[in-house]
Order: sequence, then structure tokens, then C-alpha cells
Amino acid sequence: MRLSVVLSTHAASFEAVAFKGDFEANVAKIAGWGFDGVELAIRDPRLVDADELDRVVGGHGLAVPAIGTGQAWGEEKLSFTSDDASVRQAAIARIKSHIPLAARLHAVVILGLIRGITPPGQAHKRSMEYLIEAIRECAAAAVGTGVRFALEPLNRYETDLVHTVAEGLELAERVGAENFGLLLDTFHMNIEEPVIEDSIRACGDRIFHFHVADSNRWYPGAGHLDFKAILDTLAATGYQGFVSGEFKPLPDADTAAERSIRYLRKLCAN
Ligand code: LER
Ligand code: MN
Repeated sequence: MRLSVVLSTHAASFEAVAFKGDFEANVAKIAGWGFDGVELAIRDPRLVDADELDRVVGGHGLAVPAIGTGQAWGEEKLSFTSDDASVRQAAIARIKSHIPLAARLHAVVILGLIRGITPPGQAHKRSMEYLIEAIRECAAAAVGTGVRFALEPLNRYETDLVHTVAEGLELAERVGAENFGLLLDTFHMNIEEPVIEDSIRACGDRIFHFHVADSNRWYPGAGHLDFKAILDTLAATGYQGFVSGEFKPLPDADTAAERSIRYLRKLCAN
């Protein structure tokens, strides 16, 4: 099993000095703990020097399995489902702008909170139509590049749009694009799925990426999820991608990362 961890790098951290300092130091630590990859949170790819990124990440022998895009919602409120057409267009343009970097890194582009939340007064059905239009446009723009998009079902406290794997699969059916699938996250699944393993099986080859956090969103092993059953089920689907740690930096980021890889490697060895 190939393991990665999310490097939640604020956009500013990718700029000039900070990028060369903190970013490289973090990448070196992640490689040192034995991870195979680093998942990058990138608000805007224009802020990233792709050559420098390649040098740092490749230099430490790490892959970049996925690019997270949620900061564009968190910091700029870009949303596929806004009631303002210019905001929807900006969100689509932002996601399309990730395609060249994702193609270069062979990374999946994550569609998480960029889907937004239904604005007051807008029907849920309308939001879903906007969401489908936006994903179709992004997916079409990536045809021939090898880039794939993964929408992440998120728990009900974060959005009103697509909480479960079943809803995600229905969306994938409606989008109808080969390069569109789902990102499953054990933290969200623990809240929304009746039986996590059944949902993993149902998603099968539509699993394009996978996040792990324990029930309390601490590192795997710190809560009550059955990671042995979850990861065995994931492997049985034929999933070849990365299992990416996305958890709270508690008791601190370094300890969490180190404990997570120790726990997951031991689990896989048994
Ligand atoms: C992002 O991968 C995620 O899981 C969300 O909970 C972020 O808000
Ligand atoms: Mn996640």
C-alpha cells in the first residue's frame, strides 16, 4: 500500500522564500518517515513554481498522488454552485487551471469544498444541476491529458451537497465522464455511511483517491475505526492508488504523521 500525507500548504507558503524553506523542510520530514507521496493543497496553481515543486518533491523521491483545491472555497469562496454565474465561472476556470500541473505530476484533482453550499433561496436541485454542468466542463477540458477528477462525499456539517458514496455514484452516473470518480474519506464515511466496507465495495473502480483519518479525525489508530477491515476491503476492490493521511495535527503535526505511518504499516504487515 502506498501511503501519502496531506501537506496543507497555504498558498503563501508556495511563494518564494517560504516555499524553499518550510515546504522543503516538510517534504524532507515526510520522506524521512517513509511516506511514498505527498498530497498538496494548492489554492491557485499560478502561485506554484512547477519546476521548483518537481525538484523538491522528486528530489526526495515522493510522488504527488493528488491536489486538493478546497482553499479556493475556504479563502476565496469560489463555488461550483453559487447563485452568481461569475463565481461559478471563476470556480470552473480555477479547477481547469490545475490540469497542466496535475498532468505533469500525475495527480488526481480533488473536488471537495469547491462544490460549495446551496445559497439561501436556491433549490437543491438547481445546485446539483450547476454541479453537474461544472464537473462536465472540467472533465471535458482534461480529456487526453490523463488527469482525473475525484469528488469527495463530505459529511452533512460541511455541505448540503453529496454526503454519501451512493449520492456520489449517482452524481458520477449523471456526469457520465470516464475521468470523473470519487474520493472516499474514512472520517466522512464514519458519519454518513451505514457500513463503511459496503460503501467501499459499491464504489469499486470509481474510487480515484482515498483519505484516512480516524473517527475523531486524529491520525489512524487514535480512534475507533477498524482500519484493517477498511483497508482490506479497499485492496479487494483492486484499488492501486494512494492512501492519504488527512487528519488533525494533534498532538502536533509531526507526531501525528509519524504515528499514522507506523500504525498503518504495521497493520498492513499483519
Ligand atoms: C477535504 O479532503 C475534506 O475532507 C474536508 O473535510 C475539508 O473540509
Ligand atoms: Mn478528505
